[in-house]
Amino acid sequence: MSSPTKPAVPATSAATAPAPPAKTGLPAPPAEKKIALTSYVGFDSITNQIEKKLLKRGFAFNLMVVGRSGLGKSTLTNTLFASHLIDSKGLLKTNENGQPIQTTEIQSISHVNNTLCWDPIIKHIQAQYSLYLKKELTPLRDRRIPDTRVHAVLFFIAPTGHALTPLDIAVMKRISEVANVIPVIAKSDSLTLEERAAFKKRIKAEIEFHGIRTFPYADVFVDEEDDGRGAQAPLDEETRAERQLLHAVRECIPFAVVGSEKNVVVDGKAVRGRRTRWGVINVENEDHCEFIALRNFLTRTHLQELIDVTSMIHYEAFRTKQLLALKNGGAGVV
Ligand SMILES: Nc1nc2c(ncn2[C@@H]2O[C@H](COP(=O)(O)OP(=O)(O)OP(=O)(O)O)[C@@H](O)[C@H]2O)c(=O)[nH]1
Ligand SMILES: [Mg+2]
Repeated sequence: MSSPTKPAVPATSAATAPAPPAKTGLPAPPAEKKIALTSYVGFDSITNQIEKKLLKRGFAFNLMVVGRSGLGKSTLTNTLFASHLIDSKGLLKTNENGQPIQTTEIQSISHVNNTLCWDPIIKHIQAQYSLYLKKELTPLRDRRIPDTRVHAVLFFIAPTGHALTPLDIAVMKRISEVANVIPVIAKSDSLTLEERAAFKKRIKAEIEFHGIRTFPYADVFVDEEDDGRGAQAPLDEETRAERQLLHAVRECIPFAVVGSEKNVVVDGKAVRGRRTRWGVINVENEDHCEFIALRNFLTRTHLQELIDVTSMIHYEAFRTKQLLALKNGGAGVV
């Protein structure tokens, strides 16, 4: 890769402080309490009935990991699903409930220094949309179309402590136009707590400055907020909790993660960790890294939303484009 140059980021774009409350004339809402990422309102909070139905029917969740070689993609995927991927190339696995989980790994931006290095990634994502669309358009289509669409892309950022590279920015931007991108700081055990906080702040500012849309999207509540007269409708308990969770997650992104495929014994208990000469990094300890926050986010709080957003936004955009092209006599479904 070319040596990274630091993109200019204006000091103001680093501001992550919450905006002052709008003057609406309505009584001030109760102060927002801090919400931990370990609490959740997403997939787990939908009614038992829907949950049971979903679990009975099964669902596909496809995760793609992208990043330079050696950043710990295979290790983290294996830590997340407590499994081992064959040859780092992906394997159809089932989770503890017997639901299929597919992980796809494409090592296409390793050692690449050209402007189209994200091409294989975009092509893979679009090929899955195309496959789904073709099945959908079949006259005698299956009642349940196998879903190979990529629901989340974990983008691995090297723990340099400096800034995103121009390649990171370009790749994230392109992928975020077709799928849900979630940036993570890889191998975050190599950063001190201060370095980690400063690096996160810098990455957040750069993401904002370059207009990269990372998941979860900040504007999901915009339509609901306005009652047409510019006033804000009072929020119900559930919406308030969802909003607090969204805020907590967006604060945490990019998740600073550590992966390990090995168990180490801490206080007589076997945990996923990395033993070093000066001690043990417990991957599942929230004081050591944000692996647990990422796992909760992916598999509990935002699982359903990742699937829905892929289907309703990214796939829908692809579908519309393809069908319009078909209607206008273009190449159609590719
Ligand atoms: N310090 C540290 N090392 C890690 C971490 N995760 C993985 N490693 C180590 O980094 C090396 C590379 O990890 P991999 O998971 O193979 O990296 P990869 O991104 O899959 O690499 P490619 O498949 O070549 O693209 C291994 O020796 C891992 O043990 C981490 O969080 N911290
Ligand atoms: Mg690998």
